[in-house]
Amino acid sequence: MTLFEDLKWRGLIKDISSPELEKKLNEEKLTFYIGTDPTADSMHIGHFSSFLIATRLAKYGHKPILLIGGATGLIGDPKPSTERQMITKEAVLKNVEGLTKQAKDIFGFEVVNNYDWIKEINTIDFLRDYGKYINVNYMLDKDIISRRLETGITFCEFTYTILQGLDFVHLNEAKGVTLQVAGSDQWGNITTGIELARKKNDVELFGMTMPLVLDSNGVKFGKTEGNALWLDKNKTSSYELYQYLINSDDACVIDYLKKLTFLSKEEIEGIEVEHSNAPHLRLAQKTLAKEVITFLHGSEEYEKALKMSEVLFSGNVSDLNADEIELCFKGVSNFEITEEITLIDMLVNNNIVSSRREAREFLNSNAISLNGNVVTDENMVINSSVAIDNKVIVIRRGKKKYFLGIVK
Ligand code: 383
Repeated sequence: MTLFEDLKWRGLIKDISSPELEKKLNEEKLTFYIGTDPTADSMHIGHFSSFLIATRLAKYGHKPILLIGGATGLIGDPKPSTERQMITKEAVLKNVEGLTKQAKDIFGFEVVNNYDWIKEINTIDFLRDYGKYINVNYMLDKDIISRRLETGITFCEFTYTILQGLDFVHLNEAKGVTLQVAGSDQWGNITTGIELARKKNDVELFGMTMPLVLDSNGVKFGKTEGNALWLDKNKTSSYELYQYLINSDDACVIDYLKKLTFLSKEEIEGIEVEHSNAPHLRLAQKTLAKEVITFLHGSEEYEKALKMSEVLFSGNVSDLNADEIELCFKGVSNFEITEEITLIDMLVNNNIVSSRREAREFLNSNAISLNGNVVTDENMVINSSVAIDNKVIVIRRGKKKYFLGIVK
């Protein structure tokens, strides 16, 4: 399969600026770039699904450059709905640092910061060297800008597309970049660069966008209730990522394997057949979690996440240390144990059961376990000696209900 056929098969091509790009990607070695703005100190899984294209093209011999928008982050790429909140210069600087390190660590490619060249351009040169080539009517026609006309858009955000356009021209002049890749929301900004290069330098640049990765409800991949899935493992643990990926819908998981892993067509088709014969084994989801976590955080982190999930499923929590347990049970209701207490009092006082009568019913039917061991004696003394690492007690009621006691 050629690179272009592979990208097509994975569903990674939304728009291309010229049909010639197919031949160029298959036959030439291009230098290309993809950018992100420092709106946070870490990328999230949505960025990851786009930035992976860099590794994909690099595997075929193309040269990636990753751009962090230290300048554009100070302006704000217009969203279709409303004006963005300005981020302070200090925050942008700090975010640039985080993202630069992360981009290098995860992808290992050259990283550039557009602040380095945009800060050198004064207002008069900006208007003469770039503004003069871009017609306002042309800008108003752009999808995102036109969608903002009713609600309003400031001149600050209106200008954004020219800045991204000048980046493309600059990277072409300075580093021989001829292709920009991005998610489909960036089409308008990519074409501004192509237009600028044509008018300013009489050079043809190329653009390619990828569709957004969506789940079966049309929700953006990686959007969980309010929380982004960060690529920084201190913000989103490998275990949390594992939980998200392992719960992927059967209807989308093959699409995710195509878009988020480097498994070949043959491998993915093999998994698809096995998965449809026995979906309950969740082979496709398990493979997805393994590939993504290993790529991002390495195999050790993956093994750890896997172990935590298995333990949680089986209830054998005694295999984990206190740190792993706290990670596993993030979000599970927890309470503090500040003094020695009997088992039945602990269960009742912390609402693990609703009454002493109910506590006895659970205990008599072997439905309460502490750190994976069934307990039946209501007078058992609970103190740090019962706790894992003298710190945490995992209480399981029935099959699925977990509580966490933290010994203080
Ligand atoms: C800035 C200057 C450039 C080239 C690109 C940029 C950033 C771009 C942008 N990108 C998004 C972001 O920063 O806003 N204007 O969050 C996202 N990207 C990638 C991808 C995506 C886009 O970082 O579709 C999702 O991740 O393109 O929304 O010279």
